[in-house]
Amino acid sequence: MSSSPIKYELIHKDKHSGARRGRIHTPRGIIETPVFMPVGTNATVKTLTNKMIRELGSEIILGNAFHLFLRPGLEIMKEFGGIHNFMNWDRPLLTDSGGFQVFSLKDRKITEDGVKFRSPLDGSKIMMTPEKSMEIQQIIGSDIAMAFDECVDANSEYEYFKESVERTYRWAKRSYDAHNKKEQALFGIFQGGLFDDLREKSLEQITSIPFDGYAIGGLAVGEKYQDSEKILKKFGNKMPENKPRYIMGIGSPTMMILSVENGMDMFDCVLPTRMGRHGTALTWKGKLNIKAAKNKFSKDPIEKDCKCYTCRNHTRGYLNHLFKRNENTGKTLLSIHNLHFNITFVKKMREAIENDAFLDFKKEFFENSDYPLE
Ligand code: PRF
Ligand code: ZN
Repeated sequence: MSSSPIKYELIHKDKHSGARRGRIHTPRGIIETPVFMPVGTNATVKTLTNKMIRELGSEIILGNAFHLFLRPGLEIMKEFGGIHNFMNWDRPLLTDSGGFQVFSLKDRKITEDGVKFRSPLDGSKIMMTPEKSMEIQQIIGSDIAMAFDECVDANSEYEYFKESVERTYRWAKRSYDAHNKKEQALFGIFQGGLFDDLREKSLEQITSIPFDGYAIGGLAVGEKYQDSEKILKKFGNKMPENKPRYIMGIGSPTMMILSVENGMDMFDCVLPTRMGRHGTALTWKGKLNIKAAKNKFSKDPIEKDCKCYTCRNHTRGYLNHLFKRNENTGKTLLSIHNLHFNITFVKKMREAIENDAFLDFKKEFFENSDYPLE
């Protein structure tokens, strides 16, 4: 057994729900969990500087092996000695394996070996395999790498999901065998769509490999809230208790609550930053469209008690103007507010768990806001 570069410390389990409060120790710092990870696909959290991200209190950000492999490419990653040096980020960073990004391409072919696709840059043929994904993530030098998996199109038939779960298991073993960077943690991903028996099988297969943490893949891909709820309720707390649990690609308030209630520790999503760039602010009451005419003359901040830089310094009226003029500063300011919202949201969940009051937090949140179940 190789020793893990990270360690999960379970601090407290909520007495009335499946929520848990923990801490991930990594060589680049401690991550308090549950944690929200901002997405920095191209070695930047869009429109923000590292100083802003640090001041928001982010303990870990996410990058994408697939995008960084295409651009700037491995030569440049090698030349700079990895992504931390390249972007001057000294805290933990997790990379996704490409197991999601390549599958969203139109022109791709899945074989036992991996996924063949055409480069979106020059049309040349590229083969992504578990071994290649590990090589890329090791050169990027992320603190946590992800196994190469297949995130199946939600509309596929049972038979396809069944085949795919087996392939994802073989790819997980190949990922594990190809990975040899001791200072980088590696997480496995289980799949199985909305099928209980396949989820059960996949969880058993993936957790039979001694990864440093485990993730639920294949959720939040367009299914109904009630369907993801069923899977999370059934399998969230069946994931190993002594390692971090990560649900990939979620970050709406509703989904963060559902995930944490069922034992998840980590999640990532473009939602706060993408919404911010498009003029939607997340508030404790619900979503707010800053471009709406009613904000034009408003001297209020986005949210009265918000402690973020944007709310301490700027009015809705000013932000409305920036968005009307399509000024980049507006996108930065709303991204700051929305990330502050998500980071404060998980902080409040952590406090609630420590007080065995997670369900009270949930109740209060839904009583005071109008977020849909999505
Ligand atoms: N697999 C990987 N990355 C992902 C997903 C997945 O299933 C998802 C699904 N929500 C988001 N990101 N590797
Ligand atoms: Zn704010």
